[in-house]
Amino acid sequence: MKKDKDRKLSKFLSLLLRHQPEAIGLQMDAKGWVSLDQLLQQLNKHGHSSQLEDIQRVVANNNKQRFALDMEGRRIRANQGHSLTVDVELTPTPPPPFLYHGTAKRFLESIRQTGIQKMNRQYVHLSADQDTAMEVGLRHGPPIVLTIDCQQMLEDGYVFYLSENKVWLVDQVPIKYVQRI
Ligand code: HQG
Repeated sequence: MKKDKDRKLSKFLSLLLRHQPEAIGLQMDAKGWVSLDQLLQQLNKHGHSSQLEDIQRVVANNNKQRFALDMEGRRIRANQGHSLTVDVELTPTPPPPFLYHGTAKRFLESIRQTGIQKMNRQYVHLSADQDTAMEVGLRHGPPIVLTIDCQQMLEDGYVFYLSENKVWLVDQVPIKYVQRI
């Protein structure tokens, strides 16, 4: 089924464009872009038969708008979620007073010790609503949603970014900004 195939391609693109372009020999520039020609060539060389329209469909239909094409439609990158150090040209953006971080209950003790850390990614990811945060947390086990006092963080000089696909990003969240933990 096409939907299934698209889901697999989307997952593989996340791996390649956020974490491991070298897995199929892709060259990524400092801003996270990869040439579509090269991507198609290397995908097919490594047994993942894909056409340009498959990629375009996955970019357009992705439920979280994880990927972007450049203006000319010749390059692709992930909007956020990288473990690689890339500059996806995020603009500092003042956050709403509160944002939410979904995590697993089993991480709470460690979060109490060291605050919310970016772990393997470039930023800590925060959600604008609690339902989204709950889904993010569920990926790691029985979830819990933490409320973050962004107004205070902003006053204290923390810089927030809003990615193209509307995920809030910040370098870290010290425990004092987490409510009722
Ligand atoms: C936790 C998905 C122990 C943190 C989602 C999280 C998101 C700590 C996990 C995006 C900790 C890292 C990112 C500490 C943080 N001790 N654990 N001090 N500080 N953690 O996957 O936020 O579908 O790297 O709470 O929707 O879960 O990929 O981050 O549970 O937007 O597009 O360490 O990934 O988007 O896990 O998810 P992750 P995340 P995509």
